[in-house]
Amino acid sequence: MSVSQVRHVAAAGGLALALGLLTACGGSSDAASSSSSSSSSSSSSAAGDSSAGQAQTLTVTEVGFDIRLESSNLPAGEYTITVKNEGDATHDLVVEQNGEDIARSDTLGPGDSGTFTVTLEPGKYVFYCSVGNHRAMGMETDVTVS
Ligand SMILES: [Cu+2]
Repeated sequence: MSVSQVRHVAAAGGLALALGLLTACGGSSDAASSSSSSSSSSSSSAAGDSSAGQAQTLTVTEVGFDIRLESSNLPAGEYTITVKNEGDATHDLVVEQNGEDIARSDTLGPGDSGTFTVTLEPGKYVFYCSVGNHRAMGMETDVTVS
């Protein structure tokens, strides 16, 4: 009980302080953007990893029994990978690092696409399809992250 009261008072004090600062700066139209930017900067300050930044995007297209990437040499970082199945069979996409699956898409029917995220650190990877014997049929491709 008392803890919540203290927090409430502290929050109110902080708000009053923030409002006072905003007022001192002038422009009431700045208030909304100033307060939102200050809250987002405090929440993102925990991200100490300089490579964290924003997720990069990568599109992988599966056609026939091929896996096609824009590039097989990628800079390290967080990726949002979009998989497009433009073939006639069901496929998925698995990201393998050192023999371990670290991320995968949903299973995608013909014409479907799916998105997943993965953090790629420098190293060697294999992107492959885990459906049936597709990998043995050639649905794998080496990816180097540096
Ligand atoms: Cu497949």
